Amino acid sequence: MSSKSIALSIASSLAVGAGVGFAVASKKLAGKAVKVASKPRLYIYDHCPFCVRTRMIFGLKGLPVDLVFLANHDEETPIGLVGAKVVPILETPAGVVMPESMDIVRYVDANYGEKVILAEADADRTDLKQWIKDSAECMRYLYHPRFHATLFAEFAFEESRNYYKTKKEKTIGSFETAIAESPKYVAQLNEFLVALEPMLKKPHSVNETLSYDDIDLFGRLRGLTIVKGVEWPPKVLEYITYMSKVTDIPLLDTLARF
Ligand SMILES: N[C@@H](CCC(=O)N[C@@H](CS)C(=O)NCC(=O)O)C(=O)O
Repeated sequence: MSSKSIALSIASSLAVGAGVGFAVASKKLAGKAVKVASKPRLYIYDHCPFCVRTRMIFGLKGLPVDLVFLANHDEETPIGLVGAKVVPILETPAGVVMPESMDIVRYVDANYGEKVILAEADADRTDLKQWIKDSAECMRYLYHPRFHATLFAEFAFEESRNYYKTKKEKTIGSFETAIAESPKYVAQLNEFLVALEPMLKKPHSVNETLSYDDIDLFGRLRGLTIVKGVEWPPKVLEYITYMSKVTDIPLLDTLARF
């Protein structure tokens, strides 16, 4: 792992990045390093909706996992693992290393735990697919400046924050402008959420049963909880609150500042 990476282990035993480094030098810790390697590892950013997808399957199945929060500007680590500057990445003790969030979810659901828990995405949910397509742009304008302004582990370094800003401003323009235009985007989002509410077929799943559509949807909605002034329709709020609890992925409302 690159020295530029922040590696914060959620595991109880030993911080992953620093821990692995120490273990190499310390006979005392060598045993613990082996213990860390016995768990699958997810390389992620906390803010990243695709990474949320991969965290969900571990949470839903109650599986242990080491979360490794990479510094946003760290290109060396992901490129070294999968040949591209991308997260999420799964690395297993057996040596499986893979990118692509939905591939990771599928692999973990098929290979870990007692049984497969996710139904396939419902190809007939054209309403949901259209909603995801239509709401994506508004979400980007809300997400990016707020993620950047929040001290997630991946943004601990100034270099990480600058890297993110430069990259994302190429897609949405100035963060300052996006923030200044917040009322417009929040109003749009509120309308999207009103439209989403009747699409939730069950209180705790968007289709009749838990499926890949929930993996996609909660990944998107969790990031929006960092936006202040959003009017969450009751059923959507129930859905994200439940998902947050059963996946063990905190919502971001306590970090919402604007
Ligand atoms: N199709 C990929 C997309 C992953 C993706 O776009 N990840 C973003 C983080 S949210 C990324 O790594 N971007 C490169 C960067 O931040 O420089 C997946 O589903 O895993």
